[in-house]
Order: sequence, then structure tokens, then C-alpha cells
Amino acid sequence: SVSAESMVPSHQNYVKTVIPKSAEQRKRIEVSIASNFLFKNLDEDQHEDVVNAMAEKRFKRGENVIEQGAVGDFFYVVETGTLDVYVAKNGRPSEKVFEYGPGGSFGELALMYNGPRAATVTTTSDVVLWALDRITFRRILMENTSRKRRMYEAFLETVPSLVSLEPYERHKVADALESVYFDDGQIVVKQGDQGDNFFIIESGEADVTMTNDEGVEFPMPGLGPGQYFGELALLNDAPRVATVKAKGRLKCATLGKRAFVRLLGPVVDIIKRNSANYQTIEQQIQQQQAAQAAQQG
Ligand code: 1OR
Repeated sequence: SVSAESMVPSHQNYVKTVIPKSAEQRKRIEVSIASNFLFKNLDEDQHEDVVNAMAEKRFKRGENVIEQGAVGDFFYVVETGTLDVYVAKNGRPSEKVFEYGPGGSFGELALMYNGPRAATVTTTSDVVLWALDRITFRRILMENTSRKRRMYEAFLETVPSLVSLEPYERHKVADALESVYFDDGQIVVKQGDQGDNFFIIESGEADVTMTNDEGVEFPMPGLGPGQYFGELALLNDAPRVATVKAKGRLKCATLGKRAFVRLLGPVVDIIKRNSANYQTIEQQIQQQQAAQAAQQG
């Protein structure tokens, strides 16, 4: 309850919100935020402050947690239950655009941009949510989130296969991306390995090679900024079909398999179409190789 809330002065000029909670409640928060990208990269103190400030909120099925146009007060993380998101645009009746389940989070936009709520979020079952107040959200979670969105969104707009994503969908992809660095010659994905990640090149170049059944390694077209790789193993649930190596220092933005499937769902068809091209290139190269081998032999 609000009366149990205490304000603890910090060394800086703000007071921390601390809502007392049981060990059991803390455990439920940990589970709820475990797979949520917005909570990654918090240091111990930040993590503690966030957990302290969260308030448990329960809603029955069919209630609006957020109404489009309202003033933003809380950011929410879903512990249990499901919710639908509706957006009304240009006087048209509202349309369902998204849904959330356990581990999902919403309500960040109005807090980040000081604007009205961009959508209505309605429960489709009884739900348990963890609400984080605007001040704590802005103080701890916003910086990281907006830094990542700023850093990746300009870049994501230049990736040809991703141009058809909605701006909000690009936000979510940006939240989920992490930068990884490779030194010259370092293997990023290895043919035959199990694939767990998808990569987009931020800067630098990569060499691609394939080894055929006879153990002969042959080069494939190289990759540069804005190009991606590692999608096939994730799309097809198959081992890596090529080896990708850093050519000089290489920086990639990477996405894990679950996030790839969930967030790039809207562009999977485009990515599949592109990987059909890839297979055509592969066939052409194999034919060339065979022709060369025949000439030499
Ligand atoms: P908010 O503070 O504006 C409503 O409150 C929340 O719904 C919003 O933050 C997001 O967290 C969440 N467009 C805008 N907001 C969305 C959308 C969305 N999906 C979820 N929210 N979409 C674009 C629709 C044209 C859906 C994209 C898949």
C-alpha cells in the first residue's frame, strides 16, 4: 500500500522509493525480469533500487492497465497473465497491434518521451504486474534504454531487410541487441556448429567460407556493414552452413535465438527470401568449383 512506502534519502539529490516486500515477492520479481532486456546491464545497486521500488499490482481480466492518451505514471513488467495492446489512429477504431505475456514489459514510451500513452493495454486474463514509478524508471532504466535505442535505431534503418519494421518494432529490436567485438581472423560462426545467435555487422568486414563434403574450403562473398549472417541456423534449426571470420576488427550487433524469432517475426519472410538468394549463390559457386575442378582434372 502507499502508506507503507518510504522515501530514503540518497547521496544525490533524489529520494529512493522503497516499497517493503517479502522474500517471496522479491523472488517473483527476479523471475519476471530475468529474461527482460531492459533490466540487463544494471549494476547491483541499480538492480536493488529497481526491485525496492516495484509495486505489485493485480488486475482482473478485461481491465485497462493503460489508456491511450493518458499521462504516463508507471512502467510495468508482467509476472503472470496476458494483455492486448490497442492503438487508435486518425479517428479510426482501435486495432490490436501487440500482446504481452509473462516477462513482457510496457508503458516505457510515455515515461521516456514525456508524451501521452501511445496505446491502450488491456488484460485478457487475470494478471499480476510489477509497476515501477516514473522517477525510478527514468533515473535507472531510461538512460540505458534510450542510449541503446539511439545507438541502434539509426543503424537498423539502414539494414535493407529491416526497413519494413514499424518504428516501435525497431525500438524492441534495439532493446534486445548487444554489441560484440571480434579481432582479425577470429571465428564468429563455425560451419557445423549449433546456432544460437544472429549477427548484424555494425562496422568492419567478415570473410565467409564453406567447406564441402570432400573437405575443400571455398570462399563465399564477404560481408560488410549493414549486412547480417547467422540467420539460417535460426530459421531452419540446422547447424551453421558456413564459417564467418573477422577480417580486421569487426563489430557486430547480436540477437539471441528467442529474441530473433520473437522480434523479427514481421520480417522473417524477407529474410527467408534473401536466404534463398544465398542458396543460389552457393549453388553458383559450387558449379564454378566443379567446372574448375573438371578443367584442372
Ligand atoms: P506507453 O507509455 O505509450 C502504452 O503506454 C504502451 O504500449 C507503450 O508505452 C508501449 O510500451 C506499448 N506502439 C506504441 N506502443 C506500443 C506498441 C505500438 N506496442 C506496444 N506498445 N505498436 C505500433 C503500432 C502502430 C505495436 C508494435 C508491434
